[in-house]
Amino acid sequence: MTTTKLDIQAIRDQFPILSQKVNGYPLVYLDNAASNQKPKAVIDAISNYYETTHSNVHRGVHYLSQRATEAFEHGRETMAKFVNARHVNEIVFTSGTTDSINLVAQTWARKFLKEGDEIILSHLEHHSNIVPWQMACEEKGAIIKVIPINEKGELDQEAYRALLSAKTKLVAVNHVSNALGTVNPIKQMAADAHAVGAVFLADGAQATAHVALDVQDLDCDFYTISGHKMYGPTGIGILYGKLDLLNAMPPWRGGGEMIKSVSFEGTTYNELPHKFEAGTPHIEGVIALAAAAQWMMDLGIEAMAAHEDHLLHLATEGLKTIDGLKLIGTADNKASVVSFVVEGVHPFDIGSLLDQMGIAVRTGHHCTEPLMNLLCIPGTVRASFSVYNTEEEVEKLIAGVKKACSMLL
Ligand code: C6P
Repeated sequence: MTTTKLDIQAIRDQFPILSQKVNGYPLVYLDNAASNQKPKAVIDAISNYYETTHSNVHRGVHYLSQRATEAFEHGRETMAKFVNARHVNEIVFTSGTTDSINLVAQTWARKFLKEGDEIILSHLEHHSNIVPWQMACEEKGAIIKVIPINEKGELDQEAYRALLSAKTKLVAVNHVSNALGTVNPIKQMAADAHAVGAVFLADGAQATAHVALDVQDLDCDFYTISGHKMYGPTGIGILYGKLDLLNAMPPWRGGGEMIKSVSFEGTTYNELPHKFEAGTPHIEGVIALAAAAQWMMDLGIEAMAAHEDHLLHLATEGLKTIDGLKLIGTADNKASVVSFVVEGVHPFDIGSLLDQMGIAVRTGHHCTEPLMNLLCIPGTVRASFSVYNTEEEVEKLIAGVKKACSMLL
């Protein structure tokens, strides 16, 4: 497939934050997996909303309330298009991936999980896709099984299929690993889960900025997204869920918006998706998230991914030449992330020295302690790329790591 080549400088120009200096050096922002930066289109969507449209939604008969409601619900339609949902009501707004997974754990799992049932997770999971399931399993007496990984950091598919059984009620794995960058074959994994009657949840936090999504093709039952990792604001994200599942789930948080009628004798609940959206929502968050999704669709997600893959390849090849450096995660199919350790040096020290050179990376366990323990390392240095990063920035990263190592060793 041929993809359009992007004008990266023209894209960078849309990100005001990138033009600053840090510690006397031009900022090289390579912490995109933690949160990426926001284009003018997203920043403007927020200020424009407050300058022209703000009011509460789904409540007022007056002009501004109706306008805010229209913009808010248009945001839902844009997100439905972004993930290719079958129905707009399959998009539930949450505060992000953590909140989305907790929603499923506190509603679906609480209703459907029984003692002795099994949930399958993987060794690549972020704490957000472990702890909510541990809490649900503790309450219900259910059991967690863990898919192992191979030496490249790929999920062992044979071991996964061996774990699946009639006892499996849910499989929850990430689409892209935040610590290693592994892209997991979730379409096949969802089909395998469905073959034993289990529900499949994909944690899409890291995938959304790098992979064109089609939840119908992937046939996921649930898919979770964090807005701030896809050029949108913090505090907003989505839970995609198939209509029949969402309909069967009880509400979670109670309050305004999620009800049809309230009396002290009893309350009836609203229809989807409002049933899961108690209280005044993050209105400008939704509008700006939709602006981010539209911005990505206009650029072309395949073209963005092609540029990031090129940078990932350059970074991988360059870092490999450094003495004592070991790449952590060498999956055949990777996105955006290069993680590494250097023998005899703590990742934190490399990160601190890179920061002094204006280069932002993340160091530590990346909220994947079980994975780090399995690999017997305290953490890694992680550089992660977005569409606005350049070849020159990759060269600065490689030179910066070389310099840090020469200072520390
Ligand atoms: N990972 C990172 O630096 P929230 O915080 O809810 O937006 O996303 C949580 C989350 C869930 N799953 C995966 C795969 C993730 O990568 C993250 C967030 C960030 O890797 C912050 S720890």
